[in-house]
Amino acid sequence: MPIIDLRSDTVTLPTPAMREAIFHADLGDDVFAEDLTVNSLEAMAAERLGMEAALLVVSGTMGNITCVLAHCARGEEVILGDSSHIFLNEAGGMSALGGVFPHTIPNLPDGTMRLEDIAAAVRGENIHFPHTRLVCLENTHNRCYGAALTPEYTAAVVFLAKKRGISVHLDGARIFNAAVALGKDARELTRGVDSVNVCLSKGLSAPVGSVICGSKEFIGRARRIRKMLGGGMRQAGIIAAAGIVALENMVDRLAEDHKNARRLAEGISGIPGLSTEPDRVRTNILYIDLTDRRFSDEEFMTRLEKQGVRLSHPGPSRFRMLTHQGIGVQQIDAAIAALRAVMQA
Ligand code: TLP
Repeated sequence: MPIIDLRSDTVTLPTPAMREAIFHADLGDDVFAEDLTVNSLEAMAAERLGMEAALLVVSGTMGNITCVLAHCARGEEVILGDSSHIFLNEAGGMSALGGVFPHTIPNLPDGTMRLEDIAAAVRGENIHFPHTRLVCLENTHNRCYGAALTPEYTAAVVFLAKKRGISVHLDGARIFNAAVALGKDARELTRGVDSVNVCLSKGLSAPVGSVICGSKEFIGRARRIRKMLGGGMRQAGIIAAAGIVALENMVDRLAEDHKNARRLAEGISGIPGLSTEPDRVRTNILYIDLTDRRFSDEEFMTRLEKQGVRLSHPGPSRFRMLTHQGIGVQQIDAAIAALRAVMQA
């Protein structure tokens, strides 16, 4: 029985169309900007995100750190959510690599930060303070049940930031999940931001890669930083070819993942000893809490694995599941049955 792998949408494998596109890709040396497939992907990504220019990077983490370093000098400060991926899950890169100072404020359950909190976090001119340079948003918000930030919220943050002379970076690793869930064009979700990072290798199922987008001038600076980080790739059209298929063919189907995540959460909510919040599930991410303390977290995961289901473990008694291309209704129902079997043991 194949494992039902709900740990992440990063486990998705390239589709047959992607493998075919990789095989036939036109290649060149991308450090000389001579890889036609990379150039096409970057042009397509910029257009789909409503930005002037784009740059292919190895990963979402590299996309975010490249953008932060392109916005901020050493000793400058970034305002970001205390549950954001950049703060929690990117190995402290902004401080380690850029000497950039993170200033966290609370994320609300819907993935937003209060506008008052952002405004209060922006420093005034005073020799004791770092200069605030950037505010980071995340859409969808991984830790907040995959919540989608609305265009109105993003516009309000952009307005505030512009007024205070700071830039906005959007970690849009799953921006297309947000666009599909809200029934909006992705351009409405990026309007006004100075940079965005979009992952091709999550729900969109490409094997590798993210694109960052911004103004031509910003992407010029980002290109140099990517080189400095060791991310100047050569025949990167091998990667970009799959990315083009991801943007062309894999966006609309995300609606299916969202429906499946909801079905999974609803099924789990009827299982004693587990708790989840189906009403919060709007995209492809859900969390469950193990409320029955008969098993340790590790034992729960081991028992579930024996039933053929894998999930991730972001914190004590808390588990995360993501739906994706490899998971259909049949796998959802089998996962619910497996969880029920474990809890009834
Ligand atoms: N997230 C991964 C893990 O690191 C948690 C996952 O399985 O969800 N921004 C957001 C919002 C992300 O969720 C991720 C990956 C990234 C950035 C980083 O992307 P990669 O893994 O390509 O460096």
